[in-house]
Amino acid sequence: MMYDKLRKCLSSIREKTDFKPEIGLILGSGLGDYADGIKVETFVQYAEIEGFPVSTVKGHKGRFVFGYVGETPVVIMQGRVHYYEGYDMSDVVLPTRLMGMMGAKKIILTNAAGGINETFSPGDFMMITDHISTHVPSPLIGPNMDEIGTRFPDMSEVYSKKLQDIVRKSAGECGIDLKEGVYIQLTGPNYETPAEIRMCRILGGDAVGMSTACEAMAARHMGLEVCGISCITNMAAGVSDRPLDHQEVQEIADKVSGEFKKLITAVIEN
Ligand code: 6GU
Repeated sequence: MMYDKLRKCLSSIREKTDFKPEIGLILGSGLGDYADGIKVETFVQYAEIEGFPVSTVKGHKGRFVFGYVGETPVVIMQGRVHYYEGYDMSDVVLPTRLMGMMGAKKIILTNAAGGINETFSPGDFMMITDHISTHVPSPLIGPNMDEIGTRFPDMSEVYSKKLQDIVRKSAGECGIDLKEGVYIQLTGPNYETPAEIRMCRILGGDAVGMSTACEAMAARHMGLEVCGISCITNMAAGVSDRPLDHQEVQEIADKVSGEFKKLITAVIEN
């Protein structure tokens, strides 16, 4: 049963550290460096946690970093797991739930995403105001864990309006021209066809990616406040006529990592 698995993973972590984070942060593709710049207290490798899904993607490290941003205790996931790796959705969101069980009340989700909205450019940051996750299975499918949340959770404000105000204010302080929009999660691992991207646009998507919405739902299910920020690393298929490759995603993420660091730090401190 999933709740037992979560309890086991939690005890596995608790054997190594009793650190109590206030905020959880998941770092997206190419954005993992952020964790190296904080006041680190300790690391726990995913591989050391019994039953924990370990990621296989290059450029994704696999560990929890515990430490402080200013005075705020945070737990950072340096590398996440994705549905396209073959895990059940309930395993994909296990780390998110664990961060909640460690004590985090708020969670900041970040990702590298493709731009659908033509007013976006590679290197932009998009604050996620809402998401579309109807093309991937809900992470809440299966027996409900009544210990952590209700069977039919409300999703009318997945991305906290209060946290959105904080992200806008923080971007302003950093001199960042923050974009806003709807994130659509697809399974990957392939990028989309131009026709699929036109579909996403008709559905109301501004950016497309392979993560985040599922984690946001799992976090809301357990009552966490959620905040999401996409780094637009490239325009999606057909929006630009360039073919897409993961290398390019990494390169743009690297290029904006300074701005990203400033923004995330400001968000946490605010
Ligand atoms: Cl264009 N699509 C998806 N699904 N994920 C991405 C992306 C595109 N660009 C970065 N991540």
